Amino acid sequence: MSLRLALASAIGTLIITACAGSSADSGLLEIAVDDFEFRPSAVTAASGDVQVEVRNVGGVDHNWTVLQPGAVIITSSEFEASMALVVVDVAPRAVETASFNLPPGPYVVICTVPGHLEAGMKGELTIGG
Ligand SMILES: [Cu+2]
Repeated sequence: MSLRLALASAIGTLIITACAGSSADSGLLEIAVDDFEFRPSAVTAASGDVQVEVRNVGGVDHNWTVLQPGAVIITSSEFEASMALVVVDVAPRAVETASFNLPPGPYVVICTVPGHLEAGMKGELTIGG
């Protein structure tokens, strides 16, 4: 790799890190779920193996569910299991982890517990190239 290419690569990494609300430099995404939101709602990870740690700081069951690209859901009643790529169920005050490896691109994340999407539990996952 030339020095120029190495620099461009390093700068690209810096920009991705700087733009993300939460990024997974080490492949670990840390997300808190509350009644009724994800914090942060938008997360970014580099492509490759990603580990997510979901902490439920709320008082009811939640999940962090990554939808297939192209899945369109307006209300939680429209959710079908086949739409999900990654599902992390987490009970109140619990912490759950999961690992996944998805192609680069933007993904929609929701909580599939009935009513929670409508209450605001929607987010984004971006997998970098
Ligand atoms: Cu929920």
